[in-house]
Amino acid sequence: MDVFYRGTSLTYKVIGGVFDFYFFAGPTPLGVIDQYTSFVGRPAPMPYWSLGFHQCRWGYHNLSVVEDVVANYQKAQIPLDVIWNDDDHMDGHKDFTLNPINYPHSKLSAFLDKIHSIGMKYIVLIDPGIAVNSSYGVYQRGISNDVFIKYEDEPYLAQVWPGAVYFPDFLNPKTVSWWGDEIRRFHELVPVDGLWIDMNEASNFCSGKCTIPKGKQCPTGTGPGWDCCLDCKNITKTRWDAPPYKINASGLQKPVGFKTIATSAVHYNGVLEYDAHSLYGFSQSIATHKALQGLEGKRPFILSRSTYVGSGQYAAHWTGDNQGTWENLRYSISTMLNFGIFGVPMVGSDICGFYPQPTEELCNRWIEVGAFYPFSRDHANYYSPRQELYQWESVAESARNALGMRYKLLPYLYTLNYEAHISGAPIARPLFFSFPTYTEVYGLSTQFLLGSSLMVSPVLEQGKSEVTALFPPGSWYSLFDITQTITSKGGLKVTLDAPLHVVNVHLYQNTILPMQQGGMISKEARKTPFNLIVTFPAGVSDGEARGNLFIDDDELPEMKLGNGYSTYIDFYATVAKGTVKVWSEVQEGKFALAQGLYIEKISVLGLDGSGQASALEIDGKPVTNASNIELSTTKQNVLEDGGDKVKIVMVEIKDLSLDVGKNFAITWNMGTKG
Ligand code: MIG
Repeated sequence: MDVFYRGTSLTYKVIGGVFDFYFFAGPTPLGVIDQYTSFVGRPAPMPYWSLGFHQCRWGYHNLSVVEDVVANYQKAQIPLDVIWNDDDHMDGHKDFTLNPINYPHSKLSAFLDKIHSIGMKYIVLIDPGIAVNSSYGVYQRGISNDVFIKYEDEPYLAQVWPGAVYFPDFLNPKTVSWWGDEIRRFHELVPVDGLWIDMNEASNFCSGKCTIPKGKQCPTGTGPGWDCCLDCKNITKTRWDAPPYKINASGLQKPVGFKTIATSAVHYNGVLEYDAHSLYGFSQSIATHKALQGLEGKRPFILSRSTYVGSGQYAAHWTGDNQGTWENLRYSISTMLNFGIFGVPMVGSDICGFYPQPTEELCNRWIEVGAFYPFSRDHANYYSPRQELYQWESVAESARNALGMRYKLLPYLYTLNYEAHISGAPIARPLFFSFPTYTEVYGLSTQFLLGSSLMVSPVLEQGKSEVTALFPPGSWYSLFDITQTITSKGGLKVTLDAPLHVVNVHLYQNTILPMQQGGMISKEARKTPFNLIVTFPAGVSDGEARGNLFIDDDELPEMKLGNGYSTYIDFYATVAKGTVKVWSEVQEGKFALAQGLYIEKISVLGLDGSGQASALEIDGKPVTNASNIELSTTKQNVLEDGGDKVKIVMVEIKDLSLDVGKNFAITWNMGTKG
């Protein structure tokens, strides 16, 4: 269908089907998404490691290159959780195969043992098209189980990377079983930790009704080739083939079946491709999810290019082949925010762009944005030069900085992943989600929020070392330097310093942000001590703050409380009459206790600058021995609109060892200086 939005009207131009309209009344933005995702399916829980950084490219020609990439990340001290292969590991581009020369099985197994032992993960690409090749087991079993989409009672012939292919019909339960079995077989050969399903619109290099030409060889093994090499005719037999209204697919007024499956092809139970076209990637996501879940009973990770209403319940999404341009860097933010609203919160764009090659400066700025995408992956085209983050020293430095912060924020991101799963709440959100009455932020997509209170204000233009950012009313604390505060009563535009290696991230007032120490891999980072950052509105005498934390065994298929392998904590803080109180309420602390997790430091921001901390008590007991507990105050600068600067202080309670899995309560007084 074509959908036109013209500000005051919305027009649907469709070529068939039935309209079902649902209205989700909210009234808040989060309320709308909650209602919508309770209807279409809640977002899938993501494993912890998937929130780490991912490196991929098309054209890792052999395993040594992949090994080298991993080693170089380690050498450059840039965090990396997941290494990917595009179709380069395949034999002749055939799904579920290995190229015996470039990716020999024994060497790949040894490599996987090695990276798995340090907690790294490995994901490979698969395409839906199954090579038509009578000596290929996947094809043979597909034929004998009759799993393919049909045209006039024969499997529908198309062309993708391996040459001639048939497309599995994922609406057919037999196909779902066969697909699951193929994934099981492959997983025995190559213990992948997730699957990447590409080209599932479905993308076809040919159109119409095709046959394999005699004496002409379709490209197979080497390098990409996307010219149609089959003999094809347009199909015009039925009204399903060429409806008079031409939808705007490809923007070229092409026939509706152009470079995809012919619309009069037939799925299970006589369903026409005409009616099921947009479900193809969705149905493949469901089948793939089922297969992975059945394997080891682990929480699946699937990345799908094609999505549909409800896809978030099964898969993460990346935004396809973007360009290595400043415009596409900017565009990645609005696209990411849209997918959060669509119920697909685990989303990101190819960092540094798929093609053409990015400039060094652009790649610096891109990792500074991409480090805060929910799904953070560097990926590039076959013909692009290499663009791993360590390829330029300047990009490596920006990456250590931005990804370094991401890895400290992993407990927060993981808690957002939990909230997404239980309520649909997007991980990355437009500012209006938190400031629905502050109309200045409507339509703003040069800045975004992670959760309700962490705001990213990146540089999105070439040649800039400053960024002008909008700060909604209230106090914002710079996460990279919490002595820097921006406060306003009515909202404020501020031009911030942003030299090449700097990305501005601010934390809003009334928040308790759980952070850890970061690290080179999420498996280690998640074991490190916690810091709580508590933000009061700058200078208030009466205020409060809240935050939460969810942790669990991320290998379990389900993400929920009550299974014995998860802990949920609400954090609270108040300041009233000079007394500050910070406390927690733990649900099911057993899991956190078993992990030995503890809070080492609490930093409280925004307290009245005339006060000084004294009379510290932990769980009702006065802390007299100050040797291992330090109350230090740090001055902060405050920028305020219209009027004097407010003087505030930060209080840090250090060298704590509070069990994350147990309730605690800390109080102290902010007496006036004598
Ligand atoms: O037409 O597998 O969007 O990420 O590298 C190219 C090769 C097919 C498209 C994906 C891209 C991937 C590429 N694929």
